[in-house]
Amino acid sequence: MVLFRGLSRLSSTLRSRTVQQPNNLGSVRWLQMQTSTDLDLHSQLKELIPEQQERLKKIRSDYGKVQLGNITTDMVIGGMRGMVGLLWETSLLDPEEGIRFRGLSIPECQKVLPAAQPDGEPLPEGLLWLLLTGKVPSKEQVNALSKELRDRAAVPDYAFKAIDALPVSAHPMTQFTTGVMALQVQSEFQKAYDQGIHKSKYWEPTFEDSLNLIARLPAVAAYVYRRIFKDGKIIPMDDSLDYGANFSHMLGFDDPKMHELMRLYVTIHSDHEGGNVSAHTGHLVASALSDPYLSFAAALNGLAGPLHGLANQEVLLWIKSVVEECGENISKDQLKDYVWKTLNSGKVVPGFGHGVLRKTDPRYMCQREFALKHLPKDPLFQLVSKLYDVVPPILTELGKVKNPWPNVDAHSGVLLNYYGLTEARYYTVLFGVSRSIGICSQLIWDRALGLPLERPKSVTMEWLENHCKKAAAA
Ligand code: CMX
Repeated sequence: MVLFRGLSRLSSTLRSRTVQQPNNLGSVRWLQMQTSTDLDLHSQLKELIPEQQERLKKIRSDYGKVQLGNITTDMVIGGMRGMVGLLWETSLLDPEEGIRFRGLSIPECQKVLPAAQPDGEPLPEGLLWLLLTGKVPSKEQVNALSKELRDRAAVPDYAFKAIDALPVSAHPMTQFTTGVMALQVQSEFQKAYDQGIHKSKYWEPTFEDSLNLIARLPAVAAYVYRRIFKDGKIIPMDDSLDYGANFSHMLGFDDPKMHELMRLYVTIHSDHEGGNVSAHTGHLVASALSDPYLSFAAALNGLAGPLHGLANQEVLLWIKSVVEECGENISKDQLKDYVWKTLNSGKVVPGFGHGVLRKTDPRYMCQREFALKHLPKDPLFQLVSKLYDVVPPILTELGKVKNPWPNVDAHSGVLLNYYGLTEARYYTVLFGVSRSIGICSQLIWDRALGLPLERPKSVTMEWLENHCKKAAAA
C-alpha cells in the first residue's frame, strides 16, 4: 500500500485537461483546469485539506455570529425539522430537486462519472472520489481506486466467526452490524490514538479505516446473504471486477445487467446530506472520536429502522402482499382500497414521503428509468408504476403528509427482485454497504477540519412551558 502510494506519487505529473466540475454554489460548469494526474486518493486529499481548513477558519472568523434562522418550539418537539445544525460537505439536499453530490445532481453524475461501459451507470468508486475531493475523477483515477479497494478487501476470519455466533434467523442487518463491529478490531485510528497521535493527524488513520471499511463491507455483506439464503459458501472476489460488480458477484449474481444495477444502486444510496438518521448518527458518534467502524456500526443501527433504510424491505414485502391478495393485474381501484386498508390499520405506506424532499425523489426517477430500459414488462415494475399514480392523491387527501411522492425505497426492491435477489429482508444491507461511502467520506473531512464534539442543548417540557410563557408575557 505504502509502496503503491510512493510509486504513484513519483509518477504524478501535472497536465492541462478539460473536466466538468461542480462549483461552490452547487451548479456545474466546464473548466479548463490544471489537475494532478496523481492516481492516489490519499495524496490528493493531503493537497486539499489545508485550503479547506483555512476556508472553514475564515467562515468562522468572518461570519461566526451570522444567524441561520430561528429555532421554534415546533422544531424542538418535531424532530429538529428545518433546523440548520450540521456541517456536511459531501452532499446537499434540495427539497425540490433532490440530492447533489458535491454540486452534481444524479443525472449529472450519470453523465460525467466514469462508467464500466459506454453509456453505463457510474462506478461507485468514482462517486467516492468525487465526495472526498469535490473533483470528477478520470477513468484512470477510478481504476486505481478500484484496485486500492481490492487490495484492502481481505476480511479477517474472526469477523465471519462473529457472524456465525448468531442464529441464522437473526435479521440480516443484525448479522451485518456484528460483522462490522468485528472489523473494528483492526482500527488504525484506535491504535494511533492509543499511541498518542497529534490531533492534526487524526484524518490519516481515519482515512485508512474508512477505505478499509468500505473495501471490506461487500465481503461481509455477501457472507451474511449467502449464510442466510444460500449454501453459506463464500464466493471470492474477482480481481478483474470493480466495486459494484464485485459485490454483485460475491452475492452470487453475475448477470452483467445486475452488475450495472449494483453500480447504480451503490452510487445513488451513498449519501443524502447529513441530517438523515444514519448519516447524522455516524457523524455524532464519530464526534466523540469513536473510530469509523464504531461510528458506522451505529449508523447502521439507525438505517435498520422502518422509517429509514428498512423501508426498502417493507416496500417489497408490502407489494408482494398486494399481489398475494389481489393478483398481479390489480386494478387502480383495488389498489386504492389496499392503500386505504394499510392506512386505516395505522401503518404508513412504505416508500412514500420524506423528511426533507417535497417532490419525487430523483433516486426513484433514475431507478424508474433503469426499469423502463431493462424490465419494462415486469409485472412488479408495472405495479410500482401504478402506485405512483394511486398513492400520492390518497396521501394528499390525508391532509397531514408533507410529501406524498415516492422516495428511493419505493423502487429499489422490484429491480433487485427482477434479477433474482428476491429476499426482501436483506435489502437494507445493500443500502448499508452503499451508505458507507458517504458517511466515511464525511468522517474523513470531520477529522481533517477538526470538527468538535457534537453536543446540542436539550430541555424539558417544564423548561419549554416556562420559557414560552415568559416570551409571551414580554
Ligand atoms: N404513509 C402514511 N402516513 C405518512 C406517510 C406515509 N408514507 N408519510 C408521512 N406520513 C404521516 C406521518 O406519519 C405523520 O403522521 P402523524 O402526524 O400522525 O405522526 C404525518 O404524515 C406528517 O409526516 P411528514 O412531516 O410528512 O413526514 P416526516 O418527516 O415526519 O416523516 C417519513 C418522513 C419518511 C418517516 C414518512 O414520510 C414515512 O413514514 N414514510 C414511509 C416510510 C419510508 O418510506 N421511509 C423511507 C424514507 C427514505 C429513507 O430514509 O430511506
